[in-house]
Amino acid sequence: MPVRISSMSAIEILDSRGRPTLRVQATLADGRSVRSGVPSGASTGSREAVELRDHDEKRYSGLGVQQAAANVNGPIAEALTGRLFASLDQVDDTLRELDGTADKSRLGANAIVGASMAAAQGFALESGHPLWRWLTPDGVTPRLPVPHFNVVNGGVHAPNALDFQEFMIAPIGAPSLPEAVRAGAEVYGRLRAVLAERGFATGLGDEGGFAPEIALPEEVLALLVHAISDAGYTPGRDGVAIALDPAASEFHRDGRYVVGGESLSSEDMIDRYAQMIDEFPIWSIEDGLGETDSEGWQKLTGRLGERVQLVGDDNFVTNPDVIASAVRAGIGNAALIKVNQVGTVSETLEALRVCRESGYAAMISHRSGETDDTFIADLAVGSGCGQLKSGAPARGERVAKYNRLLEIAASAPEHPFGLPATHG
Ligand code: 2PG
Ligand code: MG
Repeated sequence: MPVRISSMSAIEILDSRGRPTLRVQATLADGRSVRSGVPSGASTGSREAVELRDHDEKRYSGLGVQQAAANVNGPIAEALTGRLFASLDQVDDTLRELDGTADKSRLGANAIVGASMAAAQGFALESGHPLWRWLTPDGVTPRLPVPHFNVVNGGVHAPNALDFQEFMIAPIGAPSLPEAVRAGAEVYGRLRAVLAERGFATGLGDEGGFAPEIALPEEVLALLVHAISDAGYTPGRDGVAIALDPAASEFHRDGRYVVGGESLSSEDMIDRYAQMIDEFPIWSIEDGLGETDSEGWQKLTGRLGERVQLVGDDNFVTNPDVIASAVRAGIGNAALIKVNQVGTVSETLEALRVCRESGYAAMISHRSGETDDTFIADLAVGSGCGQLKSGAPARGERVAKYNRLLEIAASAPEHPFGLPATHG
C-alpha cells in the first residue's frame, strides 16, 4: 500500500551511554504518527555507514547531532513529504540519491537510518499489520528468535581488563520465548550471586552485562557454566548455550591478537577457540578474528565452521555486496545484522535476503548505544532468522526489545520459537 508522509522532523535526544542521538518523527497523511530512535556503536567496522557528528567540542565533547537533525528537518523532510511512495525501496533510494555518497556521510547515516526506520513503520501502519508482519518477506515464516543475553561485558564496552567484548547466554533449548526470557533473567540473577560470592564487583558494562575484573575468557566461561547449572538449566544446546563476540578487531594489532597479556597469531587464536569449544558449551562465535584478517577467517571457517556458527560483524557491516563476496570467499557462515551499520531498512532486508539465499544464518543486533526504540525486535521476528542479541536482561533500553518480543509472542502464539531447522 502506498504511503504519503505529510511531515518529518528530528530532535537531538540521549542514547543509553548519555551521548546525543536522533529521534525522528513522521506524520502520515491521515494524521497518525510514527517515530524512531537511532542507535550508535562503539566497536565499529571500518566500512560502516558513517554517522554525522557536529565536532563542536563545546557541546557533548563534539558528539552533538544537531547537523544530522537539521538534515532531517531540511533536505530529507523536503524530499520525503507530500509525495506518494509506492514502496520503502523508493523512499530509501530517494534518501541514498539525496545523500550522494557511498558511505552516507554527507547527510549522515544516523539521519538517513532514522528517516528510513520511521518510513518503514509508516508503511506497516498503512498496511494495517504489525511491523513484524509487514517486515516478513514473501515465503518466509516469522519466528520468535532465541534471545542472546550479553551477561558479561569487556572490550570497549567496559573498563575492566577483559579483552573479549561479549559473553552471551542463549537459551536455545527453551520451549518458548517466554521461557527463554525467564532462563536468561534467572541465569543473570544467579551470575550476579556467583560473582559476588567470589569477591568480584557486579558493576555493569554498556550493554547491561557484569564487568568483573577478570582477564581470561576461559575464567568467565567457567563462571557462566556454573551460573547456568546453578540456576537449574542444562548447559548446552538442549538448554542454555553460550555465544561469544570477542570483537577481535579491537585487540588485533600489527597482525597479532593480544588476549590476557599474551600475543597470539591467527592460528593460535583458532587453536584457542577450538579448545574453548571442546571445553565449554559455545554454539556461536562472532568476530573471532579481526576485520582485516581475511586469510585467518578462511582458516577459522575451514577448521570450526562445521562445529559452531561463525558470525561476521565488523567485516560484513550488514552490506549485501560485502556479505555476498564473503560467501564466495568461504568466510564465516552467518552475518550480524544491524540496521544503522548499512544505513537503510531496505539494504538491511537485502542483506538478510543474501544470507537466506546463501545458506548463511543471520542474527539481528542492537548497538552498544541504544534508545527505547524496539524496531529490531520486530525485524528479528519478521526476518525469520531465529536470533536476536540485545544485551543483558536488564536496563531499560535492552529489555525494551525483549519485552516487545514477549508482546509479539503473546499476540501471535502460533509462530514457532527458536533457531530454524537448518541452523544449530
Ligand atoms: C557488536 C556491537 C553490539 P557496538 O560489536 O556486535 O553488541 O557493539 O554497537 O559497540 O559495535
Ligand atoms: Mg560484534
